[in-house]
Amino acid sequence: MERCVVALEEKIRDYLGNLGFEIYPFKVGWYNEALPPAFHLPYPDNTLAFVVVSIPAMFDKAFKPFLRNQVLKKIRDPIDQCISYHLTLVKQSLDNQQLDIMYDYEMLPNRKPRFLAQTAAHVAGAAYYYQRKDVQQDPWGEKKIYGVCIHPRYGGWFAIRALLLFPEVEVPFLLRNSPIDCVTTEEKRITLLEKFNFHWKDWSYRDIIEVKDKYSEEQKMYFATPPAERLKLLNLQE
Ligand code: GSH
Repeated sequence: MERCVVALEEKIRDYLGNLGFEIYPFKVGWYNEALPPAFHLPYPDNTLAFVVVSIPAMFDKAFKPFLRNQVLKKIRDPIDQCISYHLTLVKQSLDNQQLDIMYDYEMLPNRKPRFLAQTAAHVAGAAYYYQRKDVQQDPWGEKKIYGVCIHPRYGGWFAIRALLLFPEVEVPFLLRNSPIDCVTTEEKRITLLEKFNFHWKDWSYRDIIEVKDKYSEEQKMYFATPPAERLKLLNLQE
């Protein structure tokens, strides 16, 4: 069984790795134990799952080629459609393996997200989820402070896109990798949460650590532009 899981992981990584995605395995139990029951994923604790994140290279390696091959008038959510296109191909390549895909943009009927992406990234060891509780001398009083994930190689220049869940694959033996704590000092953590909560529009929180790669100017411009005007920007629509 352990060898099958390694092979499965390799197969998914072989496909998605060339497209600017990373995957991190985890057990559903690790996620569920971090959250109140209302947020639990409805699978047994030992169920195999992966977090899928996009890194800066996704824009050139997956997104632009995807756009070139589409009938643009029919595209409403180019980024989301590109990701679901590739994850659907992953699913098809796994023949009879049962695979449930949950996307970050999916909502439950009660308007809650289908899963908490940052918690999933943290428990899978993909990116450290810095929260108010990670700061000892909390300067924020009554203010609501949102937490943010930081990737050890890409800082804030990445996005959590989906979960892959394998209901038929149990992995009691899976070893847990802790996320890398790359914002180590109290001062830096305070700066990070301040930037993310009060200056998120300038994106400076993404550079809280030195990064190996970040969004190109073109990619930054794309995401900073309102969705309705984005395709025009890439010269893909009159
Ligand atoms: N639904 C639209 C689409 O599919 O094109 C918008 C997608 C979108 O812009 N998503 C944001 C994103 O990918 C939120 S996750 N941002 C990249 C980032 O913030 O790093």
